[in-house]
Amino acid sequence: MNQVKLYCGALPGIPWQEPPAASNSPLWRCTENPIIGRNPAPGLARVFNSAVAPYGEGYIGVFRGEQTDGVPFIYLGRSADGIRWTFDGEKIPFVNEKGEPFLPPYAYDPRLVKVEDTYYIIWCQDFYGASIGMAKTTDFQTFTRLENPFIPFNRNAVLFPRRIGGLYTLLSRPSDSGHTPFGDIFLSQSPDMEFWGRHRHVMGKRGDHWWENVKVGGGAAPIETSEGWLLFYHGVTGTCNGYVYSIGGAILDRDEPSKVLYRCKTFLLTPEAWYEERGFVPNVCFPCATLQDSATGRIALYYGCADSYVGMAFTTADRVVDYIKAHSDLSPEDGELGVR
Ligand code: BMA
Repeated sequence: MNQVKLYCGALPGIPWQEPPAASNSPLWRCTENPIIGRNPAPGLARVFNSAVAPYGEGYIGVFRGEQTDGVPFIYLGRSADGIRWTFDGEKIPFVNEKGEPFLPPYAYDPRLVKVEDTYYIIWCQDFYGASIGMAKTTDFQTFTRLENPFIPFNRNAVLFPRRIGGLYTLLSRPSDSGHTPFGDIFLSQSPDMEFWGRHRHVMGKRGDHWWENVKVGGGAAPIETSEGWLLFYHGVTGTCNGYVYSIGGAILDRDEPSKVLYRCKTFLLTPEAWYEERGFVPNVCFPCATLQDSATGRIALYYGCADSYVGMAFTTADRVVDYIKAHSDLSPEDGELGVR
């Protein structure tokens, strides 16, 4: 009997593997990792940091494809089982509201979130500096760009899967250009996906949590549970040999999600497997999406590995929420509404 209720639909075909025997870890890796290897489609050297959603009889996804000229863009992928993916050969053909082609010069780290009847794709792109790009689709045929929500510099925008208090709600990480050496997660709200305000601080890097003492950023779209919004995010530390990206977990208040209720003082997953430790950028686990099944509490997490591969990890709502609560360590700032 599941203790923690998931407020989402049932997904009986969710990709799933039981935890290895005698494992107490809050997340366990898919034995088929990396589920997407190098050169997965013509013209694409690497696919990573990508997001998926149930669609039709199977799954659809938006994938960061590093083209063979080194420039990232977003490609559509399809899968019957959520593990084996095929990719459209062409970039997603974003258009403006008049239906004219409107492609950004580059696009990376896409998220895919369904709110009501519309799927929103949110990514990082150039807007006179790194910022957030957005588009919507209802049929995965026409992808209409929306106004960029924020001025530069900003990354890691993650939309909540429903309005909160009647408002669309988005997490993001304001920053500077390049591989930012700082950054906290903020929340913004909008009545219409165009005008954004009511900005709140959610959570920052933690000097006393060494694995996330450089910066943090939203990962997968928050999952609504009876304990609050379950957020998988990335936390970064610095070493003499570069950054290390781990996966962290927090639970946000359901009605006031800028208030953190629980924050895990340990990472949930950190680079240990060869495909996480070795690649274009070593030591990166970068979560971007989950699938979940309300009937069983199962959660499948998709994460980018070493800027080179896509991996999956599994958990259940009970197991990961228990783990986060048991290891929670909130700073006074974490629990604040985030207004000054
Ligand atoms: C971040 C982003 C991610 C990337 C990570 C590690 O700044 O660019 O796309 O996975 O760095 O290189």
